[in-house]
Amino acid sequence: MHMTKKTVYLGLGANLESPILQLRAARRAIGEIEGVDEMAFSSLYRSPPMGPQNQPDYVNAVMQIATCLPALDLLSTLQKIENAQGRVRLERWGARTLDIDILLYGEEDIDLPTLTVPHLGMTMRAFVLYPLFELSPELVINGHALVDFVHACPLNGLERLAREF
Ligand code: ROI
Repeated sequence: MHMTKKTVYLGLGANLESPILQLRAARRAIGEIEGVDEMAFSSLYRSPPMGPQNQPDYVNAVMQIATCLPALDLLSTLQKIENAQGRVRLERWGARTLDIDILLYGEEDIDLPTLTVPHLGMTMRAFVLYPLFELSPELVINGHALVDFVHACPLNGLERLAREF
């Protein structure tokens, strides 16, 4: 039986309603998607908000999965998980209980109205680059080594949380 699985990296972020619990619940829900297997989950990282400052700090992490789902099917399933965890879209770049972004989908470049992969902006965001580097330091993104993006990106207040979180 033909069975190709892609290695996919997801960026998770939360800054409302117990962000650490939100990320834990998201990890469980993603692992339970039919056709998705968890491969790795990064440490949790705390960071000040990028964008509007009148919102709480974020907790971020990166999850590596293997999946046979097409990218848009995966996206819609992830959006259901965001919604199930109380995501309400009020303002652009506003606070949220849970955000799940498809960062990388195998080696593919995707340029659709609803999905751009590699995720736009990921190469300049410490809260994406550092947890991603923790999982897969050898990655290449848009033809450049991940390690070079990491070295070029200031921490901007990012802190890795202790393991007991
Ligand atoms: N800021 C941080 N630190 N972490 C995020 O995940 C995050 N997500 C966002 C905006 C509002 C842009 N800022 C963020 O969507």
